[in-house]
Amino acid sequence: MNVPTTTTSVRRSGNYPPSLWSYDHIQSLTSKYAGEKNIPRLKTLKEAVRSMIYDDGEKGEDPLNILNLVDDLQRLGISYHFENKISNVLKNIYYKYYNTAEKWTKMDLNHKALGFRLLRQHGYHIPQDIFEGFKDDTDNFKGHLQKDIICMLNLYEASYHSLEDEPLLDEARDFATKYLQENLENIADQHLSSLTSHALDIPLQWMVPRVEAKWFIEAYEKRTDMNPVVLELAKLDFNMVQAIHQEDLKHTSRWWKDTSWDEKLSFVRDRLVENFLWTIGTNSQPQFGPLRRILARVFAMITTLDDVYDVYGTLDELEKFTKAVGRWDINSIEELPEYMKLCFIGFYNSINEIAYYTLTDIGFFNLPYLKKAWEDLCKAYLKEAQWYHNGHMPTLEEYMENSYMSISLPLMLTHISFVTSVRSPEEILNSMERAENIIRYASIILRLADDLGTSTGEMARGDTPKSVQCYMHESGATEDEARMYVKRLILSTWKKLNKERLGVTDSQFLKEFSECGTNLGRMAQFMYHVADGHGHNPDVTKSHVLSLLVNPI
Ligand code: LA6
Ligand code: MN
Ligand code: MN
Ligand code: MN
Ligand code: MN
Repeated sequence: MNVPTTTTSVRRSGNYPPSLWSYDHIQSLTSKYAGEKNIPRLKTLKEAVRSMIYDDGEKGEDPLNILNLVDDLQRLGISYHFENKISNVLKNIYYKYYNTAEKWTKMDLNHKALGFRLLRQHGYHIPQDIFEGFKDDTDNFKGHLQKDIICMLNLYEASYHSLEDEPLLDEARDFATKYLQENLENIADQHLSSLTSHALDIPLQWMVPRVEAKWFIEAYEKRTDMNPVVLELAKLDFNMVQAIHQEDLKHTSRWWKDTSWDEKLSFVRDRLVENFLWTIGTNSQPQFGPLRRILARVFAMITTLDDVYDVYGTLDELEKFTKAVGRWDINSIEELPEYMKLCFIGFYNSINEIAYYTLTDIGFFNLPYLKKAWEDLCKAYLKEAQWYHNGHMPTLEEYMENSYMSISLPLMLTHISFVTSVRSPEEILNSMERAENIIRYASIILRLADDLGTSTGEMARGDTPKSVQCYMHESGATEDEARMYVKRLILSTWKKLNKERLGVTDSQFLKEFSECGTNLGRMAQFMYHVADGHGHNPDVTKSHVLSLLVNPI
């Protein structure tokens, strides 16, 4: 006989504000850049810009100019149009100018710093030693503030490509950061001054590419030496891609409405648009519509299930739900409470549909992989719920071992792996083994950034201790000290991730996969930079949605 539950009164609340974006509002989004009419102009501009990226040797171009152009194209978000061309050009100039220690010694610090960053980004093993004695170079700074700032900006950005055990780059980072902070107020040039505060806010390597593109297009426009053809291409491309994103969002919003979760599960975060923002942060390129449409659903389901485990569910219910996910049997949900039946069936149908997509798309039945990843996630959620209900205080290590799973990035990447541009199941499965460290490090960055942004609210509501609290407890640190410690952990995890990224440039699948994983870490650093941008609907998230998804440039 069922004992009536009296647990309603102990259920917590997330106190999440309602959604800012109604279904009708989302469905009404339109853009004059939708459709085919701008394609001829885009093509013309692409060809014009392509001819600017000439191979060195053909015209004896200064390699520094080539590097600067590549940097601009990347920051403007249009380098994906010229991937092969750029990689050939970099290969050519690498063998001509950058492949021996001796060649590097002849360059000035600015040239070294820019070359180091772009070449490492593209998988070349440039040693930190090229920066040996960099402070002597800075002794020659004699009042050319503009030039010196550009040099220090490049040194600063280069330092974020460091690996572990590269003390010279740590020193360079500290030095450049201090220099930029101290001189920020003296920069007369408006463009350079905003470039500097933008960089100090979030370094380029940590920046979400789509967010950077939007910001940089507007900054580039004001630059005195900007190229109008490059600018026109960047703007047109941004707007056309945004129109594609709007269709992806509308598609996902119809699915979200069909789940009815926004109405029936009133305790969860109704964050379809914010989840979609994470999606375009992960991959914004126009050809990856299916990836975005799947991922947006996955993010919305993660956000929902996370609230079931963290906020609403009782321990007994959560144990049952976790078992039901493991069994993957629609007939075995009788024992779940009504709200969980809704949750389970909506979820079960959506995942089966995603698996069906992969089956029809690449002829591979990936449900066993998806199921396993969701079960692992639910088990990690359950463990945290048990810790909370039992008042357990984990060590930081114990916490991290579980929480890099519970932040759900391994699950997200499982989904992503079947919707990159690589269509061979064998290649996907073989590569996954090589990707283990990338998954782990990107997960840790996402987890730690999330803890910095959400743990204050979580502790106030009642939740398991997060990294900040675990560290405070085991070290006796104050909250401020613990936050500093977590920020240092993020930096050191980035160094490990940088190293892994250097090792995957031989595989198209791993390049795309690791870019998505890295972007998820970047997205967390972005969304939690000034507030809990995911859960609490601050104005800053609203303005990002307007700027990235609603308003063209
Ligand atoms: C953050 O919520 C959240 F929902 C995530 C899972 C972050 C990743 C982003 C997505 C799904 P919360 P917890 C778009 O801070 O409970 O509640 O793991 O996550 O700390
Ligand atoms: Mn709601
Ligand atoms: Mn949560
Ligand atoms: Mn959680
Ligand atoms: Mn959190």
